[in-house]
Amino acid sequence: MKQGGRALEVLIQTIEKNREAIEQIVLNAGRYMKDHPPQIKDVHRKAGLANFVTDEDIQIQKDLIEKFRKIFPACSFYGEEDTAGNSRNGKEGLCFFIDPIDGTTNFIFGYNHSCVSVGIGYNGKILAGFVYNPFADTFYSALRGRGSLLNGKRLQIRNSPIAEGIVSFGCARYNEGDTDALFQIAKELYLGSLSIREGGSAALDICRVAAGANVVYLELKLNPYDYAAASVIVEEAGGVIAQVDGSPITLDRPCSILAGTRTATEEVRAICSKYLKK
Ligand code: LIP
Repeated sequence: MKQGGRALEVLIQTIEKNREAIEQIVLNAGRYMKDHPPQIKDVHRKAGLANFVTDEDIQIQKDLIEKFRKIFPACSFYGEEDTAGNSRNGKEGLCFFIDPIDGTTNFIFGYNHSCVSVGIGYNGKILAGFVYNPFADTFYSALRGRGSLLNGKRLQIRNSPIAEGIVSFGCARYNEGDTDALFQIAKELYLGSLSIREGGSAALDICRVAAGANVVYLELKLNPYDYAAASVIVEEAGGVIAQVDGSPITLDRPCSILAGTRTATEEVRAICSKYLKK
């Protein structure tokens, strides 16, 4: 095994040794989210249209950073919220990609479709992912080369086309890119599939691809903390994830996300190329 590969394997083994502790920290963060529904006074606006943060997002991110730093003192953090210790350098060394509440708008309106999302990367490669929805009590996890689990059960995707499944997509008012193109694409996905969903949590909707509930997930602009954890969960279940144009996902800046079965992502990529400008 080459030097680089050996270093990664050693790191994956270190994560594996600490897996129980990491998972307990994510579980506790999810339970905190469920036990602290936001009051109006807890909700604040961020830059951009309909872009919110709650005091619970902040509190959970602070807790996660404090607890993970105890286990991995030399790591860095790429978190959604502006809290201490958040360097957002996803390309070098050991980095935790944290979305304390993915699906914050869902959380504010009591949709019960939100999660804690934690991805662990090294030198720009995601090695492990943990995504917990406390409302549905669904815990997704994966270690590179060790497979994907949902509540401890192994996940393995069937290579279905969109005609045989539910397609899902995401869109954010504050990331409003080419909305007309997106909804023309959504119409074709709807007409070409069994049904369509817009869930409001990229991490959960990508994990649902790993669980075989969604056949594909598309969003034109997301941040590394939205997709880092779910990316290894879907890949270790036999799915694929890349940008809409097929290039690799980025871990140091936002990018588009197309995750799904190999067949469905190729179908959606072809549809997107008809509407999205190059
Ligand atoms: C959310 C994403 C979702 C997207 C939302 C938002 P947040 O992340 O998970 O897919 O459509 O607009 O970006 O802000 O709730 O962590």
